[in-house]
Amino acid sequence: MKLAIYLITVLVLLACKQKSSEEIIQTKEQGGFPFVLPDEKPNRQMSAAMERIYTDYAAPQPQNNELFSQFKYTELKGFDYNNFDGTISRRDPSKVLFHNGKYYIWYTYRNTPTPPQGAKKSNDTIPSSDWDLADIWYATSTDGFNWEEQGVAIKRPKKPIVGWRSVTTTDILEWEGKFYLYYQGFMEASGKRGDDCPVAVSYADSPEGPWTPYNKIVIPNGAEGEWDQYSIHDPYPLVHDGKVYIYYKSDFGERPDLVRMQGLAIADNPLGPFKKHPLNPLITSGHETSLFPFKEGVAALVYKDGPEHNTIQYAKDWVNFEIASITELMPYAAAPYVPDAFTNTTDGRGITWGTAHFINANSNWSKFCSKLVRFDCDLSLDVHDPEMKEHRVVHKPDVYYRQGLSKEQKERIAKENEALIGNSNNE
Ligand code: AAL
Repeated sequence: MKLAIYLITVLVLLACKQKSSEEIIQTKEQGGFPFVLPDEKPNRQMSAAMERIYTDYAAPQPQNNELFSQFKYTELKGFDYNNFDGTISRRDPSKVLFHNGKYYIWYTYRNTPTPPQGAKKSNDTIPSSDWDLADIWYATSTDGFNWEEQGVAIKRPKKPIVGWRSVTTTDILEWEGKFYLYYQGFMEASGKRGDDCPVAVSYADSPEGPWTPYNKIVIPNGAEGEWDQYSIHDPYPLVHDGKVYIYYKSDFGERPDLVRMQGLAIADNPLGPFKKHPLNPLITSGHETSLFPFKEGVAALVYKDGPEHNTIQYAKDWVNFEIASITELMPYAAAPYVPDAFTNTTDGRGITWGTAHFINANSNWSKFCSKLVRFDCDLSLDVHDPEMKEHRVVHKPDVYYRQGLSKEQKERIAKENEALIGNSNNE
């Protein structure tokens, strides 16, 4: 019996061995890979990497991949930052809404006597963070470059209503002719325990308000022990399948290695109830949420944080995201102009521009503030801009030198060097 088993094992191994040498003969017979890269997957044995460019991406080369783009940036006109002394900050803009010939954006607006001082030093007038003691303001434009600030849209409510400490990181939804602004509603200074808050909403008949606060939490924190138990951030509404789909981010895990991932909550109407998707989290990387309908699915800009940062991802079913391309210099807190965000489309056309923010806009941590910026790209089925499909950005040397070694790193390297030199002298 033992002999029989042994013989069968040998035969199987040989067969396997046999197969790979056949494979090798077959591979040899198929000749070298062609000089001109086929657009379609060639019928030949290929390495894992070659298989991937034909199976994972919309095209084997970035320039032909509709979900690949570079990003270009333009300073916005129309906003004053008090010489960037840290007392005025604008950040976390909403998607751009086009209405009656004008573009609208809403954003976190902080105007405080001092720059952020951290949770310990914060009080009723001193902010803990760049988005503490904030209201939501809005601005309009007719070209997307020159903006006119219109003032407050949503003011912090009275304590203890959700958002009394700060209302931030808002995004817009248009539904059945009415408008809804979802936002983070802080009920303590950010940083006390963490960046903890649920999501609240206000509604209006016009993008210019007046906005009526719902004064209830619409996307609650998760249950104790769950990934989103403390923070529901960056609510990002889209309309799909006749429902309101809100993608959101949460910070979880222990400092200093906070994990950021994104999930989904769905409702039949804007005021809820919202049901969180059982497969949450859906995106393992990125920071602020940024998505747009694309063909029958939804695409996501996944920039900093996590194993799949600097990728553009796609979910045909709006739930299961795959990497569609890898890119660089992605916009922080990208808030695109998505013409079909609320049209319940099954043929999303993609995006070409939006606004975003630069944090620490004056590169001075003690005068921390953020500013809004415009980004342009070509992630559209209706635009073909070869300049946006360049494979790489050629940065000037100073961009790299500004990513210089820290004092601690220089000391480590010096020690290693001394040790190396020391050892070679002793040999
Ligand atoms: C942003 C967003 C949320 C966080 C904070 C302000 O990047 O993720 O809004 O709470 O940072």
